[in-house]
Amino acid sequence: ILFYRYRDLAPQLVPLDYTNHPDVKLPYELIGSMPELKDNPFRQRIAEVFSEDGEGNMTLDDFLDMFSVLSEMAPRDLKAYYAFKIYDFNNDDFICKSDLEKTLNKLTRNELTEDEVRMVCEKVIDEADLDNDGRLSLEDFQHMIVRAPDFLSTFHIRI
Ligand SMILES: [Ca+2]
Ligand SMILES: [Ca+2]
Repeated sequence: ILFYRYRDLAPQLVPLDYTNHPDVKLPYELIGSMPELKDNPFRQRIAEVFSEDGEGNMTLDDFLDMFSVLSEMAPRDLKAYYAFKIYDFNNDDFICKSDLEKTLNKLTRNELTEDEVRMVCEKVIDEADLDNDGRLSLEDFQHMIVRAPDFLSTFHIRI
């Protein structure tokens, strides 16, 4: 069924007999404008993280992976793992202060002032940074979302 969602985005690009054309990719412009994603402030990061090329252009496999993680049925740990990657804007496997600031700005759709963002950021890192290195590892992050499940709220979509 998801195959048809994928194909419907660009019937001219995706042949019905997909198995013989596994290299077909849909460009990010199409993925990011899907109804499931178009209002999500993280849509570009989501597409980047799930695409094999890292630029948001998706094969059918990438697309299926994305939907299975974003689905409401996905286990929380799996979602947390991908949420961490999505929030790690510079891909260095840690959420540092500037990653977290970007994340908060997007989560709150820029409704906080710079000072407020900075304060929340400091508080989050203060509380979640278990090994006191000033940034959040995946492990720190997993502890954090137990207390702050809002950090996963933008990663549920209905299929
Ligand atoms: Ca980072
Ligand atoms: Ca840490």
